Amino acid sequence: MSTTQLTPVLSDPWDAERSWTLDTYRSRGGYEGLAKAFTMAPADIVDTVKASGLRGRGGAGFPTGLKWSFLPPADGGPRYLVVNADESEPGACKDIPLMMANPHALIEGVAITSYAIGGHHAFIYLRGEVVHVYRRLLAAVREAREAGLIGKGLGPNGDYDLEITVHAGAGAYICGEETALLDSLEGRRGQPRLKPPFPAVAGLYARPTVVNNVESVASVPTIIRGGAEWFTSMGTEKSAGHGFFSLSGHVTRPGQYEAPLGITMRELLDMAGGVRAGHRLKFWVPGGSSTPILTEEHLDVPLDYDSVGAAGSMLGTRSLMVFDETVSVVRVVSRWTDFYQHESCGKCTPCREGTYWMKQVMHRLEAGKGLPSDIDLLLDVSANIAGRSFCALGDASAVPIQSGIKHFRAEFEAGTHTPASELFPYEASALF
Ligand code: L3W
Ligand code: SF4
Repeated sequence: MSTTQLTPVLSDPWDAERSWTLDTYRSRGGYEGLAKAFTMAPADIVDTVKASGLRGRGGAGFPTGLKWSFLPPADGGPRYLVVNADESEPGACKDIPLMMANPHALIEGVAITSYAIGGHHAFIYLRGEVVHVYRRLLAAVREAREAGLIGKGLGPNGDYDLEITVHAGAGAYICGEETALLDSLEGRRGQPRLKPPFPAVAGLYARPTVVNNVESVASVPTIIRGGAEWFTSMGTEKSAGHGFFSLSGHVTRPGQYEAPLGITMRELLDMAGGVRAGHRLKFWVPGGSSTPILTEEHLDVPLDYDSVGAAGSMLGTRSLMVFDETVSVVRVVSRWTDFYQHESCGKCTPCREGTYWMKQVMHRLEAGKGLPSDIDLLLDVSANIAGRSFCALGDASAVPIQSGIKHFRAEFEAGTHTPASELFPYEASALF
């Protein structure tokens, strides 16, 4: 595969001088999508995005146009677009570079999406630690406002108003869950809400709300400009278009590779110069720590939603983390388990308690002090979290353990050599 099979769309201006400015963005066709959208009926914009087959780029892959069409008919009250820019998943690193290098693609997408759904106030919810991104977005919103691209008196009849608020969270992973995000935006502690009702029906301030990922919204302008057929000419039948594939870990050239969905890991690795010199691939994940581990035998699986699912994993956020033979699977799974335990919001018992106990067991396995029964214990605890938790964070916490044991059971067993008598040297009767 040659690099000509990359599809720089969102990354097109990244190497340009001051790529983040309005002038650069406009010199490459920026805001032409918005101008075209203003010549269309809002319902036609929704239909175009539906026809494009764009699926949510935040991990779940829900069809974007379909989500927009779930909003109830206008009732004269407010409705909102909220952009989920709370990128925090271990391995996920696409939205932050996108917003740094090309913030106007997101702002143009926000304007088109808001117009399509009849919203007049949009929010970009950003994770709190990335102050540099916050500043860049504020500057870009100001630039767009001064250029008359957002603000008052927009649209075909000059009667469309749009405000954009950039909001920085406080660094909790759970606030990337869409309903916890809404709670946080409303000023409360971010904890997931019961669904249904979905945000489309009762979201921000209990009003109809579309919550979309940064990359999803930023993909809208070129779909409007180029048309649904242009977008479906890339990717696969059920996973249309292009997307970022973020390669990190033991690759020669880690980074963002924008390519059609359906590309394989082998092709991406070729582009990235392969696994670092002198080493070989041991395992990888397709979409960050929440997606099951894959191995060398999966290198030719097309990276689309269905194929990755059929291979036993999830496409997720296309955050491809690569690990070579020097890495201990137990160590990696243990670190990820620490992360989920730390970020568990505590609302529901399986996740709050289960992640705590999985962490304890992983730590003793990592130290080579596990009990022979620990692997069964981990499988039991994780099975009682997955599918029994209130939100996807709990389900995700079970994934590294279950898939790690599935592919590398022997490494987990190697941490269980301690006889029980060494861990518990007292006879129970001696304690009383
Ligand atoms: C209206 C219905 N709306 C579904 C909407 C729903 C949401 C979207 C997808 O998790 C995944 C998770 C992580 N009427 C609807 C409806 N919707 N039915 O569709 O919903 P859902 O519940 O399938 O997914 P989710 O809760 O959005 C996201 C995976 O992504 N992931 C995590 C990524 C982490 C980040 C980050 O760092 N911030 O993105 C990675 O793969 O495991 O499965 O909007 O309202 N009938
Ligand atoms: Fe909170 Fe975890 Fe329950 Fe989600 S699964 S609501 S993060 S305790």
